[in-house]
Amino acid sequence: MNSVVISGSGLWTPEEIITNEELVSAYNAHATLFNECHAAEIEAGSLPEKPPSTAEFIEKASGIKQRYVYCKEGILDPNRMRPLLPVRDDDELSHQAEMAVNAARLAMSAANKDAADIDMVVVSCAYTQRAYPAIAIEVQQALGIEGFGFDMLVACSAATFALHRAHDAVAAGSAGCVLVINPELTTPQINFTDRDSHFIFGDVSTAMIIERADTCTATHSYEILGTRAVTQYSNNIRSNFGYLSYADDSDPYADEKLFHQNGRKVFKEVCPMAVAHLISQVEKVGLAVTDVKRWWLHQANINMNNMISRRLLGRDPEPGEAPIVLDEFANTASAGSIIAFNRHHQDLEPGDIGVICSFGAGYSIGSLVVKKRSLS
Ligand code: CO8
Repeated sequence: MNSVVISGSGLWTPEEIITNEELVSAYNAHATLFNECHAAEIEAGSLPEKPPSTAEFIEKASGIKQRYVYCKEGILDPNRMRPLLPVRDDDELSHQAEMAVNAARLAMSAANKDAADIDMVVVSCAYTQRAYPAIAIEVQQALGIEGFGFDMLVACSAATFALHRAHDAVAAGSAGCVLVINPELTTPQINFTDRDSHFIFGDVSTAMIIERADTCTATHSYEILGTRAVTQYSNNIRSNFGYLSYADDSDPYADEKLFHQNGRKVFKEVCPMAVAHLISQVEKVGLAVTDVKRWWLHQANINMNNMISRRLLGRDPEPGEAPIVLDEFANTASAGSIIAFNRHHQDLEPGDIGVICSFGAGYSIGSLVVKKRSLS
């Protein structure tokens, strides 16, 4: 088996930002319009009134202060409440491929790789904007990469599960250097008219290069010591959007076709699963939790991350031990732990141990234990 390393990461953020205050103001204007428009049904008790949202609740309940968005236009219009994306022709680079290419170039540069060095491309995220041709193959062409590419969908664990596939391919020798990309274009799937979930997500694109240790020339690289994936079926985070709507005559844009969840249940069920997973994964590679210098955890909710860190460590994490990026990025589906890694890895010393871990819809939990290598 080949020794496998992470040799580069890339983080691309959209230019536009929506603050909690802007989001709440648009939601509340929408709720007022809705309540006026449905005053008779609300009065008769056949329709619930839409209650107002507050920026204070959002920050306290989630740790989120703002989110980057790929297209701000339309989201804050109380009569629209969704992005207004321009349609692109089939022969133009698609929106999601553009996001992917932006992050891929940054990861390739960090890893000192050009297109000729890469032989496998995986685009893995919560949604792809179409079924086929794969976004990964479009990205492959845009970057001039030979070999093969495919898309994967594993919701919040899309990034870690794709890194597992990349690791296994390089370890087995079926690929030499893999580009894994997570163009998380979440905003078109958010129900911005739903008070419980309108604040949760943002858009971003992340990428990583995985290659054999003996080809790595990067300044900062990490040997992958172990990978582990766990899934357990749950309806508590769900989107029913899909191609069957055309055949079953259901409304393709109904609330249940968009992201929805039972947040409280997710919180209660996923935290213990993630803690048990992390402890057993670290032990499986012959280490203890106390050997881990940095935890790059999934970023869904700050209270969740704090609880997981405390249960793992038996104390509050030291500053920088389990970095949080939620305040700036919100929940970016599978990209959260990769953003945390991207922002907070260069200060580690050779030999330091870190863990990348995702947890979310499915349920799905994926992790990688990595060790910083000496400078090449
Ligand atoms: N403003 C003001 N008040 C509010 C608001 C709001 N916006 N929303 C709710 N409230 C009120 C409620 O009505 C309730 O009031 P009361 O106590 O009077 O009934 C009170 O605040 C508390 O409500 P909740 O119990 O719902 O609030 P929580 O403290 O549980 O916080 C959270 C809600 C933040 C959603 C929290 O439960 C949470 O984060 N849970 C974890 C969920 C999680 O991690 N989910 C993962 C989802 S991401 C994922 O898996 C990827 C999916 C694929 C990507 C999708 C891309 C679109």
